[in-house]
Amino acid sequence: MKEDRPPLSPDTKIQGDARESRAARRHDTEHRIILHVDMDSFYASVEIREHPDLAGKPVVIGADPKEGSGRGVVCTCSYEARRFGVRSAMPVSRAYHLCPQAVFLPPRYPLYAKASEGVMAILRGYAERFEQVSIDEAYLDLSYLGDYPRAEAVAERIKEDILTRERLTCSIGIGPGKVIAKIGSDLKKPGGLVVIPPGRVEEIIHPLSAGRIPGVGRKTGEALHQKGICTIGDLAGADIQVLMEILGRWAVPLQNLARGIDESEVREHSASKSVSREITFETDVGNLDLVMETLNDMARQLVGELAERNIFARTVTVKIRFSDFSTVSRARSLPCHTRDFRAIVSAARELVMPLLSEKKIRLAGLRLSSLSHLDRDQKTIGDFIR
Ligand code: TTP
Ligand code: MG
Repeated sequence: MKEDRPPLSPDTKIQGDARESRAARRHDTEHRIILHVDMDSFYASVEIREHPDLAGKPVVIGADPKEGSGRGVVCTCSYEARRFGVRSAMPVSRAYHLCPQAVFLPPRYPLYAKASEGVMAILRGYAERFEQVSIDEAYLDLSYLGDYPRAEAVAERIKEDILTRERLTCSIGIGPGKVIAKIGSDLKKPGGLVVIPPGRVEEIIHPLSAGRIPGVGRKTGEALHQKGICTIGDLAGADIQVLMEILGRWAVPLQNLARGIDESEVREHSASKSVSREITFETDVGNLDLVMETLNDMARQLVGELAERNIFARTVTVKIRFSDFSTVSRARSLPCHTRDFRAIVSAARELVMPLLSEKKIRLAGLRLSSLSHLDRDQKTIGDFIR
């Protein structure tokens, strides 16, 4: 998680806006019902679903540990492996030392992307407004239900639906805002359901550690701790000048959040679900370099389009039509949302290579989907508050 922040500037405009609109917005906030779903140990759970004999075992998804000498990191692991201290993003060699008896598996992104699509399709059916934020996470605006007991019943149905249709478990948080709901979904993982109704926000979140707020990473947590700000309640009552010294422009939104003011909207990404390019060659092509060069060009254009729209993509799909009109496409979800040209091109290359045969190629296409305004690395508090 990035902890770089812009230089400190006491931004009076942010403060002024916040004060003016607070009363009006609080009214809305009290009527909002936002649900956050996060799948439990997602990649590992999908693998266990595919290999039921792995159930109950420590399972680690990531790079090959090579008996402790492997490079690369852990993508995720089952909760059984977490008991040994294994965590996402940890070097896989360390994971091996912590838990050599674990089953180590390489990630299979297309499988996870397909499971994610299934889950998201279920979720979309329950919401008036829906926002997918990563391969295994989404917000639903359930305000239309009118009250929290109904929302809780819907959450139970969602959990059942995902379990019966996708054979996967998730954790859900419900609250009057996105960040509060997200804090809730993380509180009782795996399989949790935590409801934080407006009247109980402070009572429930104030005793929690400040690090429970998405975007408050280790470094920020330590800096706050040094000033005696340990819990979300401490954050709510802290001197704003002290917070500004530590948090810069995030001080006001973060303190508002700690006070239960969480107005960020569930944003539909309905404008378009993907960006793509296709080319039918003038004459069918037998030259691999030319196909790759074409995909490179398309990737460059698509990355430009993402940058222009200030969005990121996570799924790369290549499509190849051969001279006999047979058509194949292959997709891969990248580990995080990106618009990095090299990451996209290298995924495209890896997808296209196994498709090539003696047959000449008539058409090549590249599509980037799972679009998001969020870049996983930039998931700071600002991204939630904006
Ligand atoms: P998370 O939801 O952060 O983690 P998780 O679903 O595995 O576990 P939890 O029960 O705590 O939610 O991320 C979703 C998937 O994204 C995860 O299964 C694998 C992938 N991922 C990585 O590849 N690298 C990472 O560093 C993280 C955090 C996740
Ligand atoms: Mg998850």
